[in-house]
Amino acid sequence: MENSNFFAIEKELKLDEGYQKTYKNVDELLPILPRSKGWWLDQLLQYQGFWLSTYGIRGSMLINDHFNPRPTDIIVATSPKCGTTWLRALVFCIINRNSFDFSDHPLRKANPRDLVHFLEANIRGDGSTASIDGLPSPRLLSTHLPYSLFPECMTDDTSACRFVYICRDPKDVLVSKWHFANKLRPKGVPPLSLEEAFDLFCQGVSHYGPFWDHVLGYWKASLESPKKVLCLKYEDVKKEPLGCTRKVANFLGVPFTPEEENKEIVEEIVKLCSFENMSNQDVNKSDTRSQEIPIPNSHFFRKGEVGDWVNHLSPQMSEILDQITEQKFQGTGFSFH
Ligand code: PAP
Repeated sequence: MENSNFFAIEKELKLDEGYQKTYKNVDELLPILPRSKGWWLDQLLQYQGFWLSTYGIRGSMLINDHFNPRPTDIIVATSPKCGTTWLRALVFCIINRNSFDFSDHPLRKANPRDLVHFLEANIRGDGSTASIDGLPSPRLLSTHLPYSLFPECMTDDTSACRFVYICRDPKDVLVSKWHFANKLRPKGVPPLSLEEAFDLFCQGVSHYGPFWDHVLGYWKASLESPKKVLCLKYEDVKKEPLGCTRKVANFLGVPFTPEEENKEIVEEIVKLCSFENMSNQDVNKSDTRSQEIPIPNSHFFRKGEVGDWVNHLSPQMSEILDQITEQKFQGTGFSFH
């Protein structure tokens, strides 16, 4: 994607001295970072233990130097392909449930990417945090950045901004990522084979990877600061969407009232955000692209199932991935089962 200049910053020269300093630091850092093959042409760079695109690194450095968090900020955090679209929609519905009629809801006309700002991509805009600074509270923002790449003013217990995180069985994540990468590879470039994607993923070389370290960062934070970080699993939300939706609302301090329960508002939200409903909205079936990242909305809807890996991965691949997962999560109290 870097090649197609999606993330170019056009106006950075007009930014003040503080920003110029950050950009200078970025420019000095990028050439010396370890590099690896990307999934759709752009290279990935290893930064503070994670494999990121240049815009991810730049985003993290800009957030650390210039972003002013507010106690009311809600950050939807995900490792890519773990349910970003779904969680953005759910949280958007929960916190705005008194503002919209479900029959004429913004999610019927817009992809969640257009309703929830993608933090590190948004900072790209004019190269500053201005577009995010101007948003009214409570701000709902989305990120793929690992927890450890946020500044302390966002992650320490005294800051009140909250993170809602969702993760997913890495076997399904790999399959979803592999399909997505092949949709993004330019014409004329041979497709990424599943074997190659598998090797890269197992080595931790995928956007915002290693996948397991991403999960563990948020999982540990949720244990240490349960009022600050909520960890969900895609599989649990699929199995118990109503319970998980209530859990998110409770965590965010906006529990459903008995009156809302009587009116079946939770059911309405779950229905509106379901894969079946969202993938059938015209805006999500089309080539429509968000301004932030001009990838067609339709690319974010494939099967939306738990366990589709079984149709793609060999028994040996699944065994290796399960072994890595077991080793990585041993003793942490986290598991996908
Ligand atoms: P991103 O992290 O790149 O933004 P993300 O939305 O997490 O993408 O991933 C897309 C996956 O979520 C797809 O999974 P699949 O390839 O296994 O099918 C997509 O189908 C799935 N997805 C999108 N919307 C929903 C939804 N409303 N409910 C459940 N799954 C969904």
